[in-house]
Amino acid sequence: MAVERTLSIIKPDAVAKNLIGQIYARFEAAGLRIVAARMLQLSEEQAGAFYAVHKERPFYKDLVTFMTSGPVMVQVLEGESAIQKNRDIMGATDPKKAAAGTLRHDFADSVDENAAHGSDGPETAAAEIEFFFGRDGICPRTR
Ligand code: DAT
Ligand code: MG
Repeated sequence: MAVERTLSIIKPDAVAKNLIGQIYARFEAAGLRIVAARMLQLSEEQAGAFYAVHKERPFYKDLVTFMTSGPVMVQVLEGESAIQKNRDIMGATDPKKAAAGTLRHDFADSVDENAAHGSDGPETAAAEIEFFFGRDGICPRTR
């Protein structure tokens, strides 16, 4: 077990449903600390670049349209096994397949609008954190 950092995004559907606080409460209850946070309206260029790995997928265009449909809340979560822990909190990509008690089961209606993003491994976590917060946009929690 190691302390990790991961990138989390509360997507436009969940921001619109006013769920930021409820989602933050789940991160905190799981022992994850928020060490950076920012609300922003993604441009098409930003959303396209963030999801560039999915460029050839049939849902790419709709994904970019959705991710730019309203503000997102972006945060860096830190804690023991933060990457997997956040994925567990989110649940399966398709809310219909997500377990009860996960964000996507409880708060999302479809795979197209599935409430949250979480990095899927150490390399993507590092790259995604840098994408939004640069190299020194993190506030270490030393207390
Ligand atoms: P995850 O967000 O669980 O890491 P992913 O990286 O495979 O899933 O896909 C990124 C996002 O793209 C996902 O959160 C929603 C969208 N997406 C994935 N598969 C899809 C599909 N079959 N139809 C529509 N949107 C999809
Ligand atoms: Mg993914």
